[in-house]
Amino acid sequence: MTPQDATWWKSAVVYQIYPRSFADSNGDGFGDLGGIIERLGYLQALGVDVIWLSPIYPSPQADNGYDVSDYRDIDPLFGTLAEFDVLLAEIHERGMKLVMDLVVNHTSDEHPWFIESRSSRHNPKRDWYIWRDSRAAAEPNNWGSFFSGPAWTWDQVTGQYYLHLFDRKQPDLNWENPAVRKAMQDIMVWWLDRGVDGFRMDVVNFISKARGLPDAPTIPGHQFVIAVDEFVDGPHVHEYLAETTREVFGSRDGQFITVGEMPGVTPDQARLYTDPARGELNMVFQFEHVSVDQSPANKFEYLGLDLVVLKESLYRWQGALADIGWNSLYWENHDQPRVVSRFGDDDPDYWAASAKALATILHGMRGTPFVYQGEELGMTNYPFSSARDHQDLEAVNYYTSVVELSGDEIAALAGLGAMSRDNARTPMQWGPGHNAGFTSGEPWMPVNPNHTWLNAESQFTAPDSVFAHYQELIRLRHELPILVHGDLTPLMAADPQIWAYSRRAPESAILVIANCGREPRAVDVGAEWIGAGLLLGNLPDTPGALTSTSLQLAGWDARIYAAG
Ligand code: ISL
Repeated sequence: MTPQDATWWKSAVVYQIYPRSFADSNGDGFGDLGGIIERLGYLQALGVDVIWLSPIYPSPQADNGYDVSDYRDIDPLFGTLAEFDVLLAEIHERGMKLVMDLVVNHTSDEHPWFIESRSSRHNPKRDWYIWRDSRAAAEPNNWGSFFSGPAWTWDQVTGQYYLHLFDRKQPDLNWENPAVRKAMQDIMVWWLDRGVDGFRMDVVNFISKARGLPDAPTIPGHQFVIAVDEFVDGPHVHEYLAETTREVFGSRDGQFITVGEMPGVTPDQARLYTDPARGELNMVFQFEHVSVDQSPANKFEYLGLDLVVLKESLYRWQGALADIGWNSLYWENHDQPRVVSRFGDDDPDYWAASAKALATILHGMRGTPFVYQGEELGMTNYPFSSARDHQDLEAVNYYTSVVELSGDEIAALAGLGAMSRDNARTPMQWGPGHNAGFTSGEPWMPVNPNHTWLNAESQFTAPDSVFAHYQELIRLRHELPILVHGDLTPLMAADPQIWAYSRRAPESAILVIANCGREPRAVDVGAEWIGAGLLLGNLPDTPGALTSTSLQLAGWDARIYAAG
């Protein structure tokens, strides 16, 4: 492998599929592997290099597959291992790669390991999970679950509590036990032997907890606290990751990609995780920029967007990983609301321009861009109107806890409407017809009513569509090394409406500039850009070259210029 090949993922674009909402081939209302196979031509036309599948392993589906009960098979909901092999072969045949989502921090409580572990205090697998005695007839500490309530559940049979940072059906594994690490590494080797090209590792910076599991600082009015300082980037996490990479990839030739999903990770820590010399991971997903509009204590409390704060956040990460390490770039995934509704403007007059402008800003930066299914069409949040519309256990638990505590259903629904993960999980909008072409049966989640005009069929061949704009951005990334490697310098960073930066390589320079609002704006870009040519714009009739230092930008106008 040449050094160039070893970092192929730096110039790649990844597409995330949430299989249960992507395409249903058998009419049961859930997306499946057959549906993905049928749509590979669409992804190839978009131009992406890598496909990441959210979990498809057997699972009780308490958290839609992030609760795995067998890491070496496919859930019948999605298909079979034989179909998986066909999917993988077809992806490879089309020159793309496949990344598996590996849930390493916890399993399902229905995984045979946990069933053994909970069977007796003396079972050899007891220590594969985190069991503790009660403290003063209550939970062992004050840690809260991400999905409301305590992070501990009492086990009647063996008289101890087990830890679950997420749902009670997602017990945390004990990574301090070398047998657990070996078991996870064996699973990774098994999938690599089958031909997959890498892993996205779920909440992988949570695998090492603070020694002694100490209480988190209390928050007035909260009995349980999301104890981030006690389990984020814990004492042994780097050691465990380096060991895993060594054991799994050490003697293997090929072009792989590893991504660590890391809520709460700091830029300094991310530099360590992604420093090639340390051999841990290729890149991490950080969450700072998708938290700027949420209250730190409650993600469902929407604070509104301050564009300057959002820019500062992404620039901090661009700077921190400029020399050592590597960023991933994303607006959306299956846990986030739709970006055009969140940071853009989903009013029909601005919807397309703002979706393209946000895409331009993100894809112009340094890092590996990720596109979440439907983002390339500008899919919007769902118009939720009642608690019954929500499916996600996080949303349902939150709604129940707010209503129990305060009875304020209206506030609970408003928070869910803006931030619920269900916004990302409504079916992919393939066409204007019945169920948006997602299924011939009854879809597991309601289809957004706007599929009649917002769908892949109408955008696929339309030259000015959101889809076409994503195609162009992906093509530019493949063609212009400066977009991959060039330095990034923020411009007009304090401007509350303009998002602009330059990219520079020794012999070339690029200007990315966007008006993130409805009001037109005149901006002075400086004399050095006179003569720069337009590489991509998002509105009709954008002038082809810069002839003056003053630029007139219409609402949500976004452009990429190349100097010289
Ligand atoms: O959406 C969140 C809860 O408020 C995030 O904190 C999310 O739970 C976090 O990013 C971790 O996400 C990953 O692990 C979870 C799973 O529910 C998510 O779907 C997954 O992306 C537990 O496995």
